[in-house]
Amino acid sequence: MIQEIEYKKRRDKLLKKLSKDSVGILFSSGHKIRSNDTEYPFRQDSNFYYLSGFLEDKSCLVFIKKSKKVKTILFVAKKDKTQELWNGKRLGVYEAKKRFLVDEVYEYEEFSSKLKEYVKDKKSLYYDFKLDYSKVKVLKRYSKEVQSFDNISSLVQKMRLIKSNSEIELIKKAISITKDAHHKAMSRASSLKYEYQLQAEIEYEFKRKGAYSDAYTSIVACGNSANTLHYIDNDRELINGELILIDAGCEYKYYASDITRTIPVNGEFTPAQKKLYNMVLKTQLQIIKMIRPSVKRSELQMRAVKLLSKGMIELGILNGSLKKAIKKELYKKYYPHGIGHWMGIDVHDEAPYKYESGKEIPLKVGMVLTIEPGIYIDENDKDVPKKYRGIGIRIEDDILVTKNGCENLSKDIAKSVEEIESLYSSL
Ligand SMILES: [Mn+2]
Repeated sequence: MIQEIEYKKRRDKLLKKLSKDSVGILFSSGHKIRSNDTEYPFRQDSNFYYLSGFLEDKSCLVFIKKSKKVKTILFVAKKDKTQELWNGKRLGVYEAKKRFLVDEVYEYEEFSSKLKEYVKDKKSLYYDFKLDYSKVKVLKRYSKEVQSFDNISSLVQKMRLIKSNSEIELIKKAISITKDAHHKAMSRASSLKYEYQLQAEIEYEFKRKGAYSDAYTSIVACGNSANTLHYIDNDRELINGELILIDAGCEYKYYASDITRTIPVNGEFTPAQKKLYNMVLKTQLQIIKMIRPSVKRSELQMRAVKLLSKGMIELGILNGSLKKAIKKELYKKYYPHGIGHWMGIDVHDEAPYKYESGKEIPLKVGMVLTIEPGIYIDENDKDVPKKYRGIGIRIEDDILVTKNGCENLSKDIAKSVEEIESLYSSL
């Protein structure tokens, strides 16, 4: 649970980052059409949510900075009986004034007329550079005297890099639901026929435990399907003797989890699967061990490349020297992606990896990132011993950077061959 005071502190921090004599504007999301007149479930804009915790559309935050004076204004949709009958209750100005620790609250319909007075005598306007063009047009029409335009989102995203204790609690809760879902998958895999049935078990567990949504579309990929990195069809048969790569995580109160486990359909790894799996697992454990403040993500990436390349050579997947495998990027054919990414309100938290100078941002206390090495060998790859073909493996955990190192937030999700196999046999 995040208290109103925490949102206020975030807004105050943002105000400090705005330049002198400026206005910052951040809109809520709108509803998005799925087809004809049906909509996707509403998802608030992540930056707007981070600064307000408010879940309605047709709302907007305005930050004003004039010499040393600052002001925060919230616009909310007006109360409207017909709209509320069809689409649910709106908070309205009166209640919003009571709830939010902002200076002023107005109806959203008044925004354009107020904007004129806000931008008067201001030098810069901050808005979200990904904003719909129709809205940008309105902003610019009223801001003819403004000298510079800046992206408000990149300021907020930078703030989102370091998680507060209450944010970490929500991420932990998301992960604990995801843990139950992955364990459910392990216990059910051998009795189901199709990938989508396993997906249903996982997502049933998310909803059942109070996670409104998944944080991204679940990947349930049996055998060679796992070699399509973003495989989301999930419509193929579960084949006895193959592995299933499950990349699935729920979103809990707007915070993501992102977990991948690779499990055998029938509950037992074959010797070849076990060799590949343990190579990836060993790599993952070693990378996690490296995580501490001031380490750089690129160092983790380089180490992963080295360990995976070495493993591939030992298993006869790559030929030649380690030096050549790395220099010529031969490993990329089997490990084509990054070692991990920021995670938070978004599964791929849109925070920067580099400072404006181009220098890499090192790990700091309170950052959350995923660590997800993998290996993917196409069923038709004649360069690789036959026993390894058609196997895709990824192991992914969510890691919090702490003062003395890190905490693997998803360490309780079965991961070793023994742990996974025993979850099958226990049922
Ligand atoms: Mn991930």
